[in-house]
Amino acid sequence: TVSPALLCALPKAELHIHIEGSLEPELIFALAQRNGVALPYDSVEALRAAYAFTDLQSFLDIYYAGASVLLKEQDFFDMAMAYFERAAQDNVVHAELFFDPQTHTERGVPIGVVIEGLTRARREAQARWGISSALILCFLRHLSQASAFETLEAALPWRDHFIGVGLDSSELGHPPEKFAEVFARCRELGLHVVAHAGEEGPPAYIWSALEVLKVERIDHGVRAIEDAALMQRLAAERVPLTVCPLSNVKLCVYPHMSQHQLPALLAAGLACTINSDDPAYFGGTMNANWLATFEALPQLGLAEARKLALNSFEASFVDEATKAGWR
Ligand code: ES4
Ligand code: ZN
Repeated sequence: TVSPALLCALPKAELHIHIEGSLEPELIFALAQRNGVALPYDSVEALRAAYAFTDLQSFLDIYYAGASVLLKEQDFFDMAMAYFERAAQDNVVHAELFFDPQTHTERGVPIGVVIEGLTRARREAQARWGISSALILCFLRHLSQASAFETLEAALPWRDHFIGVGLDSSELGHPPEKFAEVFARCRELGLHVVAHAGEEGPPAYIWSALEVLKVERIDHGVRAIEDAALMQRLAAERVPLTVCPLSNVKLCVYPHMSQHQLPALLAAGLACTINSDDPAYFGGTMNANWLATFEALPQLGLAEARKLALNSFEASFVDEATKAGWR
């Protein structure tokens, strides 16, 4: 086993964090009060008590309700600064943040308010804690491809503020190929492309994320373990998997952390990384994920810890010169 202190001290990159999922109940209540938004919960405790999820959808319903308090540029700034402060404590030196513009534009919040608040926090975090970061715009897959195209158009005035696009929200029934054309357009624009696949969805969704969307990383991807040919492809091409162990347990992908397939995925040569997904909802930050994973899975030792940290830098979208500096 590896000492908790060593795991915490390792420099790491976080590649799968939904910034709206970093919103802690205390901040939800503070922003609700500041903005005069009514919440269907009486207290921080009552809200936290609702965080008992049975699957992805049961989580998403509460996650979108929590995001309803975000209205002003300052709200997005405050949310992201709270994340960066915790990330710095966890020795996260680089973070690629997902954000969900449609969650906000559907409530009348202009996309520029979202992007500018997050961007100001990125700059401040770089100055205050030396954390480098980037934004990845996610399309909500339960909405239409037309809505994704509208979102892309609305975001293009801020094209230089984000490095890529992703695909999140309800996976089952919304396969990657639903977004074939908008992802093709994003690739033409020179954006990086990633997608959630194989969290709750079958290995076929990982295949279509690769073959139709031509993604550079798979978010989650843990159900690849069910398909030997897919495992070979992912290993041969070193397609990174951004694995989120506490998320998988909280959303009942596995009954217990000791059943998590991360050791098998790593042993098969896949470029896995550890990430927090939605730290405010799933029981912890980046280091909480590292600690819970290594505690429950004694197959993971020092070699795996080093590999996971190295993978996080190699799988990031920073330029080669920056990567060389990290090595
Ligand atoms: C998400 Cl865990 C997860 N899966 C899919 N979409 C998401 N959005 C925020 N967290
Ligand atoms: Zn996610």
